Amino acid sequence: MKIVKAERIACRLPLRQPFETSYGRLTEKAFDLLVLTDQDGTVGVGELVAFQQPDYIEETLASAREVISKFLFPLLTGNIDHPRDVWTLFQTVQGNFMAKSAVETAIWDLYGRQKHCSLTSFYPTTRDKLAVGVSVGIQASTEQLVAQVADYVAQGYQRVKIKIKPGVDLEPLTAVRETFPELLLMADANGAYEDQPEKILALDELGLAMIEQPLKIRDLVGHRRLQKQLKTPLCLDEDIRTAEDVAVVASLDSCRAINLKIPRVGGITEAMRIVSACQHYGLDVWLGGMFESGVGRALNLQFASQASFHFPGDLSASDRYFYDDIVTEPAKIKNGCLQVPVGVGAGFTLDEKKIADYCVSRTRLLG
Ligand code: OSB
Ligand code: MG
Repeated sequence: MKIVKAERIACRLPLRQPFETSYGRLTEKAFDLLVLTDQDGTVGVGELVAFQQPDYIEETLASAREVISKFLFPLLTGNIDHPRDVWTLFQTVQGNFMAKSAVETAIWDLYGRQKHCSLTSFYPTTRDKLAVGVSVGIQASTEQLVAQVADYVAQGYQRVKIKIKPGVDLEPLTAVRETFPELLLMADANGAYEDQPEKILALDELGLAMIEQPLKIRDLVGHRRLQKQLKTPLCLDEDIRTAEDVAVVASLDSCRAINLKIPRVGGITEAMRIVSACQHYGLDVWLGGMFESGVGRALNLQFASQASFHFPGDLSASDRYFYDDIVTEPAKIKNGCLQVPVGVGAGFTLDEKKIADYCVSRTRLLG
């Protein structure tokens, strides 16, 4: 295939509720759809999920846009035989994983559509529906948190992740644990405990499935030290960008699990390398999320349908995040599961009317 046309559609979806983490508060999801067209008119779409602030990781929506148009598109001028070649083409651009992922996943989607097959046919897939979890932001009170968790449990979510920060940790988690003694429960600190790791040790008796990224990015030795003192497995999120990072954290014993997000690692090809590395080193791997729209969610559901993902991911129904979505069939929860989309490519169909409703701007980048 040869990419002859590219358009960026900037969108905004309002959130049902603000999402508060240890580092900030998200009130709406701004994202871009990258629409690529090849010489035969086949279209592939990728989602650029970077946030507007560089607070989760260093990339932003603005920095990623710049990298895509200035540095990634110029590398796509030739013929592309297979989407896995994009990973090689992009090797001269360091980092900027979300920018790379938006382009790479669009090319995978285009390739699947051109071949009239689902991207699941490229994975050793075994499942058509997935048990899913939900990530719950920091709430105004413990009572509100317990009520929120109860609501999600009633909807069928099979695993609950609670965002924590110093001072909002042991008490709310204990209340949730006492109300739901059997719930598959975990906590995510987004790096907030660098100066007080002892507060993480206090969570070790709650029967948590894991504790995600307690210490700041790059403190792999600190995570190793903490993991040695805990029986609860640690999970790394922000720290993992490549399969080589998996080799490092496994060799150091900094964690027992990886939260894998396709955009955080530069796309599907690197995500597959990471799954293999986790298997090789005996680390659990599960699929995380970035408050994706229906486009990124369909891609995530297909990827997580692989047998290696047994732990329910941060893959929630569209209505957990948004009032509305930009695809014709937004993901819905049924019996605690989401259906893996079966359509060609990444399995979604854009809803042009909804896109017109939520689009902020359209920019021709190529052709
Ligand atoms: O740390 O996993 C995280 C959302 C935004 C940024 C970072 C994280 C999250 C989540 C929710 O925890 C993921 C989701 O449900 O899409
Ligand atoms: Mg996380």
